Amino acid sequence: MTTIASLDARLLRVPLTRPWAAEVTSVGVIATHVVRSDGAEGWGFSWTPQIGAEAVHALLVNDIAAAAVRGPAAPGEQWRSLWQHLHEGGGGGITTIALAGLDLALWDAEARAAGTSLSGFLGAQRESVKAYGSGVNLHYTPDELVDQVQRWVDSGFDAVKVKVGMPDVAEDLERLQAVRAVLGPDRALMIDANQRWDLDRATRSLEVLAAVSPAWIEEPLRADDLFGHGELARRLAASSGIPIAVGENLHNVYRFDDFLRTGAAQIVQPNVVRVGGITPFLGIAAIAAEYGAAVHPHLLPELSGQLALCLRSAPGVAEPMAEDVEDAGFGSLGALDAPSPVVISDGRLTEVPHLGLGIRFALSPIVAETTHTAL
Ligand code: SMN
Ligand code: MG
Repeated sequence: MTTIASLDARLLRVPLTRPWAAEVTSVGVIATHVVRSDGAEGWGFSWTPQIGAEAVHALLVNDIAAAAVRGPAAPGEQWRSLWQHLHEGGGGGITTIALAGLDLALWDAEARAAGTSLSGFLGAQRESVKAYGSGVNLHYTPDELVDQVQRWVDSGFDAVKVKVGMPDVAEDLERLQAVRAVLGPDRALMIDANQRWDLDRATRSLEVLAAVSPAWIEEPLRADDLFGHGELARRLAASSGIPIAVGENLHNVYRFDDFLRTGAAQIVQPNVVRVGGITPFLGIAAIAAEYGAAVHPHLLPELSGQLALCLRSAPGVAEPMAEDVEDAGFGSLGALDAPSPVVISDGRLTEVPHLGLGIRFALSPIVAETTHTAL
């Protein structure tokens, strides 16, 4: 049996050229590296913009390394036992974010050892996927927002996502009407409340915002409010018909199953890192397929895009899209040590030839802090 011979992890901070809020000016990356008993190597990463990068690093180099090293290196084989091992630290969140660091490195090693890319290994279903322009822009002035949407239109996107949740919904409506004027009637406009509303406010706000025909409402309520999302979904189905999208703050396969089984969401957006890596991501995609829900992976276009290429199509279900948050990809932030494994051009994402995940982080000059542990 091929085993994991060593695991090491380095903590980096990658500055954001376009801050997501006054206090969010960089994102934490934990770059991981495994060596297998057969000599194959794999590089992965974990990621957390604001909370817990040090904790994720500590879990990887302590608890995960101690439990996983000398165990099987086949991707996914140890995933469930490691999840159970970490469970007293939570069934999702920092624990699954840390697990992704190992899981990604193991998939990278496996695909590299087979001499192919991740999509070559998993089986690409299509040569390109649609990408949508996205912005963390609630703090933008109306002019800044309109300029951003114009940049997306100029670069060929025909679907975009903007934030909502201003104190007064009349202000949201004004901003969205200005955005819609730039987009015209045929480009898709998605809106994202980032959990800012409660059930009544969401209901009232969406009655108003339906005027701009949103393609989905994302995270209208506190992300763990399953009951509230179910009730809102019933209200929306009986009124505007706007579908609910969730997932960037659901941290394991069971939570996705809860939301889909109860009809609390119609579209899911798993973040491959937050759910614990490619292994659980594929499980979530399989569950979504059972329920006929569209999967649009959250952020991380360099990896999410590769996974979107591999998701199976189903009749009547929208094709996966990749999210391109303006100037936030690891490639555009200058964080990678080689060309990005994907390119986004004219509103579509395609791959550049590479081995494995094709994602290795430059350790200079973006390193603010480095720690390194090997077993
Ligand atoms: C988002 C979440 C986290 C970081 C950046 C952007 C946003 C999205 O909610 O959906 O892209
Ligand atoms: Mg979001």
